[in-house]
Amino acid sequence: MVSFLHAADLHLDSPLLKLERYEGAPVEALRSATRRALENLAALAVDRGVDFVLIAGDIYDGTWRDYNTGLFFASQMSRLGEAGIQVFLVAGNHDAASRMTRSLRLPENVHRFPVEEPGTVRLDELGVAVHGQGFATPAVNRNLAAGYPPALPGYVNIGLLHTGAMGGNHHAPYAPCTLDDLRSKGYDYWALGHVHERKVLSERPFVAFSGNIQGRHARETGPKGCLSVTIDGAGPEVAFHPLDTIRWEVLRVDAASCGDGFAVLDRFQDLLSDRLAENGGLPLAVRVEIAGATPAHGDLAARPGRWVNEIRLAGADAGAGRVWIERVNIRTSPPPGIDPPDADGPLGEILTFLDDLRDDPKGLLDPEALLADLMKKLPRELKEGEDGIHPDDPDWLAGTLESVGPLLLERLSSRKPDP
Ligand SMILES: [Mn+2]
Repeated sequence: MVSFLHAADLHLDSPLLKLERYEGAPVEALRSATRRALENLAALAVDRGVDFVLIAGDIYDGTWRDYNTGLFFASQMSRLGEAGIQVFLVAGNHDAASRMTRSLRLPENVHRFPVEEPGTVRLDELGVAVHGQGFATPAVNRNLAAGYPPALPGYVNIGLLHTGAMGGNHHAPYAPCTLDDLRSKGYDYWALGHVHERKVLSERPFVAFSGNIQGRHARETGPKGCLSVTIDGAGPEVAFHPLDTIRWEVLRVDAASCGDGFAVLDRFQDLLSDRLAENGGLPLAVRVEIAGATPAHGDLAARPGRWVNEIRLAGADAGAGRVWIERVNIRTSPPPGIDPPDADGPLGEILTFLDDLRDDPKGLLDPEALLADLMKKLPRELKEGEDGIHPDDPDWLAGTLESVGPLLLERLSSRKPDP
């Protein structure tokens, strides 16, 4: 019987976020998360006494800022070497040979496949042949798999490959290949990297992306880790093992039946305690999306700062330090068929104006011209990403419009500032 671990996309020391921009972020836990996940990978390999570990590219996020990143990786590889565990790896687009300006020798138990052509390593005592080729440059657009050799007869054959496969996975379509390309080689197992979501493409042969070992932002959610594989006469048995030390989750709160902000808060707390239980107490980084046509819309939109921070507070309460609310997006809308109050007078005029804008999306685009000067002067970080200001995006304008009415009503009709 052969046993091994399949991991990929470690992105070691990848800056998870621009942390200084986030209130209350567990900076140390986030900064070191990719290292802790690699330690977990090494510990799992040693615990299970596997024969070898496969790493299918993007070990590093790019060239090292200093040698510490390389030293840390080598130290974990030595730990495996001491346990008699070999490691096979290929370079991916992030750590392509041409990108890495620094390098270090790796311990003898580590085999790095060439980038010019596919290589094969035979482990005769195990009856295993591992085939692989790394990326020479970040953008490899040809089909690397096509050049891999056919299966060695009498061996368990494993292909190690960094690839966008058939595309359609939100990742650059590097080293594209089809499932038929991979099947045609007659291998038993294809260990793929590059796509950060775990995904099984085929059972026989077994073809899978293991996903990355540590989520890095709110688009890399849920448990992250590696696949453990055993192969005997009956074909591969595969199981997932989480390795992450902080987990990203997106919590969607449907506010449709909530009467006010406190009801939304209650619903959020229920969802969060479920999510904490599902994740067995692992620290969570949570993005909260509050949506729905709801009677609570006016309340939420009038004091967004208050409710965002009530959510943060509820997160801190529920998690006893294990929950960090990364961001709260309030995207509610008014319930259908409710007329705004105060339809007469100056407030009514403002609301009518906003209604007209809502009915005329083209009118909405005019602010782009109005804001052009402002946009030139704003620092870049305010214009980037999902948090940014995007007056050229009709969806962004429409979303902003929904919160402008209640906010104006609240500010103009009360003497006190937002508490
Ligand atoms: Mn990657």
